[in-house]
Parts: sequence; structure tokens; C-alpha cells
Amino acid sequence: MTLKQEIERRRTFAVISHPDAGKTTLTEKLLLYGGAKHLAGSVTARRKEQTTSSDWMELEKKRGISISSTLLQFDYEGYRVNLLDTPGHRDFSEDTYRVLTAVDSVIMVVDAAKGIESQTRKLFEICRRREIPIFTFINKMDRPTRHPLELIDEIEDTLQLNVFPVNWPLGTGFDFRGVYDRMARQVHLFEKTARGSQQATVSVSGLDDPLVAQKVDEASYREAREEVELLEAAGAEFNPQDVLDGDTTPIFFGSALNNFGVELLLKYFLKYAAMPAIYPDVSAIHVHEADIYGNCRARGITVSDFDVARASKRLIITCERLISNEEIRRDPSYTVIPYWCVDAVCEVPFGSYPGNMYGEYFSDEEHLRKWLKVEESPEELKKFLQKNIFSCKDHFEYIEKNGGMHKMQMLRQKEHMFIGARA
Ligand SMILES: Nc1nc2c(ncn2[C@@H]2O[C@H](COP(=O)(O)OP(=O)(O)OP(=O)(O)O)[C@@H](O)[C@H]2O)c(=O)[nH]1
Ligand SMILES: [Mg+2]
Repeated sequence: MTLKQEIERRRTFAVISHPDAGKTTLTEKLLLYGGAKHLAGSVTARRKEQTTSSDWMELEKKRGISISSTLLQFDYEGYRVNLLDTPGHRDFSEDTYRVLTAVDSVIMVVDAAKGIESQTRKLFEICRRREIPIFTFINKMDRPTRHPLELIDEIEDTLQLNVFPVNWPLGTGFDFRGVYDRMARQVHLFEKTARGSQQATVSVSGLDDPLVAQKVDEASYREAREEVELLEAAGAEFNPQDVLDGDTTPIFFGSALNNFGVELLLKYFLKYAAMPAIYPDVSAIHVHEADIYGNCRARGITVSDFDVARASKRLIITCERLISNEEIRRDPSYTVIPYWCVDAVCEVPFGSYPGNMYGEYFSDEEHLRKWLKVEESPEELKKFLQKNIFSCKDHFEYIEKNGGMHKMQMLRQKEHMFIGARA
């Protein structure tokens, strides 16, 4: 397979939500389809016997919550899927924030009885800022739920996001029997297996099929048909580009625990989710000030620094000055890169190309002029490099040979004067 093909078949995504919406359970069920596990464990199964394979730490098993993110990989219909199950609890949300810097799409899980909860909203805001495509799975349809129309309205209103229900539930709670796939115009009726531990058996037919009317209770069937008609009448078309731009979220209904609607979610997700973007492995950014934790202050125009900081897998910060955390806290609005993006901090005075350090120091124009002059003759250039670079033991010797601290102070003043003149 060529590199291009390898990249194109990759889908790297995180599952995010408020605690307990069912991320880990959904992750388990998605794994079933990749053949990574034949029998998905269950968080609520008798704890000693079986827990979710994604929650592998002792504490996670004991408390039934996820503490750290888990990366799982599987292949499905030619796709290489990298799935990150994240912890919902806000005490561990730094972990989730980091994950969101590395994924290309997310699946947002919503508890059908609760709707958009606080932590989901917070994580959503981060996705929105990064324009990450968001797919929504409305989970726990097997339990008493809020009305589906009310749920999608809430997503649209509170998150200010366009919604496109890809499927629509046939019944809710005890009467939840399946979903209508609006794209394929097919009904998927689900058969229950013990705790959804196997791939769900599904029968597929049209909405008018008498079998569907027979399997779904009368009131739910009628209601679902009316609602589907309502959605069709609204006339919104599915536009994959809107999803990739992060403007529209496709919505899927189901029950992770019972493995209802999970495969449909997976199929459409893989088809429409984003391919890998080019994220740098390691970046180094030089800033004016930082504390030892990596909270950074930078002045002037920092067009791409924040984006690069969040997109990089690893980030090294060098700064003109290390300052105290108290100083950072005194006015957090000056912090342009927060500590959770940063892996290492290093104090490096005069660490940047002069033009990039607003208010700090200016280019040594005299030195540059000399450099340009000697470049005209290879002989002169050789001598120049020998004197200024090859014979220098370290950076300090280089500085000494070229004007020393006195020169550095002058360049600082010059930049101050320059800024003064601009102002
Ligand atoms: N009835 C029902 N319960 C579900 C469903 N999906 C998950 N649950 C239950 O909801 C609880 C929480 O599920 P988890 O998968 O651990 O939730 P989570 O989102 O991973 O939670 P954190 O990792 O702690 O944020 C468990 O008791 C699950 O069995 C569902 O579709 N129906
Ligand atoms: Mg979990």
C-alpha cells in the first residue's frame, strides 16, 4: 500500500462526553465490529468477571469510570481505525484536552435522558475552536428518554450547531425497536442479545414494510413516521463538507449497551469523518515569558503559535524569561499558550531571530551588512565564518566576539525605540 493510501484509510478520533454517558461502553461495542474483541465486556457486568477492556487500570475497574485515555486500534472494511476513549470526569479532563489536539474527528456521546451536560459542552467548545468534525451518538435509547425532537433542538440551540439526524428512533425506552436510516431509506430492527455482547442481529426493510409496523408498537410507529416526514419536509440536505468544517453534526440514535445502532454509526462515521491532518510531532516555540509549568506569554503578532501549540504532539517552549506562576495568575488573560499544551520549558535569553521578538531586541544590522559584504567573495566569507563561527567554543564566545553584552543592550534599546516610534 502506498503512503497516500495508508493515510487515506486512517480515521483517528476521540469519544467524548460528560461522565457516564457511555463512551467506554460504546468503545467496547465498536471494537466488536473490528474483530478486536469477540465478546465485549461491560462496565456494569459483575465487576470481578468482566470489565471494559478499555478501562484497564485498577481504579477504573473499581469505580467504573475512566481516568486516562485509551488508544485502541482496529481494522474495519479497509479502514484503519484509531479510537481514543477519553475520561469524562472533569478531574481528568487535561487528559481529554490533550487527546483533542491529536484527533481528526470526534464522536460526542449524549445521554438520551439528560441531553447536553456541562462537561460535554465544555469539550464541545474546544472541538468547535479547532473546527473538528463532530458526530453525535444519542445513547441509552433503551431507557426512558427525553423526546428525540427536543434533544436535537437542544443540540442545535445550546451548541449553535446545525444538526442532521442520519437515523431516527422507532420507539424509545422499553419500546425502542430500531432506527430508520434516512440516507439509505431503510429500517433497521434490532434483536436483543445478552447485554449486547455479540454483534447485533439486524433485519433491514423499508418504513412501509408491514413487518416494521408489526414489530414496533403502534403509537411509536405512527409517531416515528410523522417525525421522519417532518424532517424530510424541513428539506435539509446532508452535506459532507459542512460536517468536515465542523458546522453540522450528523446525529445517530442507539443504545451502546445493547449494541443497537452502533454499526450504523461506525459505517457512516468512517465514510464521512476526516482523514489525518498533518500534525507536527515536535514543535519548538519561543515566547517572551513562561512559568515552569508552561503557561506562556507572548506579545506582538502570534498568528499561528497557538494553533501549532495545540496541534503538535509534543511542544518545547523556550522563553526569554522564566516568571513565577503567581505572576501568571495575576492576569491569566496574558497567557497565550496554556500549560496543558506544553511538554518542556527552557529559559533561553535572546533565543529567537530578532524580528520575531516584539519589544525585546532588534537585528544587528551592522553585523548583517558585514555578512552580506563578505558573501561577495568566497575567500572573505570563509575567513568570516572561521572567525565568527567555527573558531567559537560556544554561543557566548560568539556574542563576545560580536559586541558582547554591550551590543545586546543596544539592540534591546533599539527595539524599544523602534516600537516607541511606531506607537
Ligand atoms: N441502559 C443503558 N445503559 C448504558 C448504555 N450505555 C452505557 N450504559 C451504562 O452507563 C454507565 C456508564 O457507562 P460508561 O461506558 O462507563 O460511561 P463513560 O462515558 O465511559 O464514563 P466515564 O469514562 O467515567 O466518563 C454504565 O453503567 C453502562 O452500563 C445504554 O445504551 N443503555
Ligand atoms: Mg469511560
